[in-house]
Amino acid sequence: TSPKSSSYEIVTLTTWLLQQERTGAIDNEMTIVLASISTACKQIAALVQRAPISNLTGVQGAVNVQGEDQKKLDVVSNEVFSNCLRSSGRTGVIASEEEDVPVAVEQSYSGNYIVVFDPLDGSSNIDAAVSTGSIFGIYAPNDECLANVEDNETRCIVSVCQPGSNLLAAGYCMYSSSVIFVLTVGTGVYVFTLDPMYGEFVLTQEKLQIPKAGKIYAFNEGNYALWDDKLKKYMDSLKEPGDSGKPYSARYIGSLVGDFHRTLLYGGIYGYPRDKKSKNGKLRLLYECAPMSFIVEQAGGKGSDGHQRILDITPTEVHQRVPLYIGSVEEVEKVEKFLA
Ligand code: AHM
Ligand code: MG
Repeated sequence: TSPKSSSYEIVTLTTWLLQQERTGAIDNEMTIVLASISTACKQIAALVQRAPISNLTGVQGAVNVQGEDQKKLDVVSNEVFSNCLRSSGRTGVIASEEEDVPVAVEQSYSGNYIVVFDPLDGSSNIDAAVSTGSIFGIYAPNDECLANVEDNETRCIVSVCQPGSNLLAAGYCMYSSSVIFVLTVGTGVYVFTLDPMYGEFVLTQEKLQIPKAGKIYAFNEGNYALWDDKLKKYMDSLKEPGDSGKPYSARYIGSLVGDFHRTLLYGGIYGYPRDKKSKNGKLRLLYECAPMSFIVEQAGGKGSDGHQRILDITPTEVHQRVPLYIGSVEEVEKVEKFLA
């Protein structure tokens, strides 16, 4: 007997984007931008997977504007991401973790969406073949920042420095045992898995909701001695067995995308606090914290700097850092209480 036809019914990312376009959630220009991002992610997935074979492990030799050693794959992934966005013809401005300042795109002829991204986050994990990811956010078109205009830098910076509450779409791609593409266009969170057989992202979870609470925490506790006393008390409280007799569990990959993805699915909290050495923590507001906060809110969770909503903060600099506490509502509110 032949299997039911329904077992062959899959929804690919392309089909899903066209559905969203039909319902008016996104326009056709946004569809093209998101499709070009998914192509970049597929390419980066392949590069990450083959890195040790194709001599793409190790450092490039350069240091980025934030004083970090650039890995070879940081540089290559940035090129892949930028090229895909440029050739879509629908992005007006792009800002990347790996570029000093945002740039206007010459090839744009319509759409003009503003795209912020971290092409390969957690790349310190890459040489050990541990999970990494790409993160992106998309803002509405803006004609202030134009290609081939002199002294355009300031206007481009102003164009991208928007609060996360203006985000129209955000997502990430995780390069792990599966390649997972998570996306929101403001209609809930959708999860796609790269099917190596089809070479397509296939819808595997829709309207994902994060558990309201969860007993897993992900912090780099190596920094404990540098933390504020209030935060130390919070951390100590997680280790008390309490009524259930079981304290919280620690899980930390050191890859925001991986740690966040687990938190989204299982519940709990991810934190990168400020400390005595890093006054604003480590993570970047524009292309790390804001996109993740938009996603977590769409899944019913919360993203905070310990005192206020991440999405309400307007960056004044492209590479601005901010403390991040993100995950289940109850867990984020708990740390906020300790920090108050
Ligand atoms: P990167 O953008 O240079 O890769 O740094 C960001 C990463 C995050 O993915 C991760 O959560 C964090 O840095 C880990 O930092 P640490 O090694 O200090 O724990
Ligand atoms: Mg990063």
